[in-house]
Amino acid sequence: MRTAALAALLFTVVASAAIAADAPDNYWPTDARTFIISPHNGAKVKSPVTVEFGLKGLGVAPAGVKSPNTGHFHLLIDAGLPSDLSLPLPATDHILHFGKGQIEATLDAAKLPPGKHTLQLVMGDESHVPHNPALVSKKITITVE
Ligand SMILES: [Cu+2]
Repeated sequence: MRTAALAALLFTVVASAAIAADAPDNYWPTDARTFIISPHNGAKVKSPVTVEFGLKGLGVAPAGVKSPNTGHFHLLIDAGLPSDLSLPLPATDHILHFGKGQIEATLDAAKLPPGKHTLQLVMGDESHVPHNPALVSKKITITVE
């Protein structure tokens, strides 16, 4: 009986944690938008490629700086969004952080080799958390010649 009660309690705690991770937290202003200014979708470009980041309805602040209605850019290269948006984005070859508040990036052939690639911006808070729903740009496809 006691075990059953404990199991039920544990189940409730686990279930609430799962709900909390999935529930939208509406962190970003509803009118905020991010977009890739250049290159444009379908562009054929030469290496190195400069990607310009666009943002409306939100400010840019470096990582570690907590300030309302700000975030910093992340660039997903040939990658989708992580499944748990309540966790900080990892830093990988496919998820680049611009934690100094940069608003563009120049990517050499090591980061963007010749071929087709997808690019997408994702905003993160001061701790690199995208939040749910994430503030993302349209995903574009470019070809590096
Ligand atoms: Cu970050």
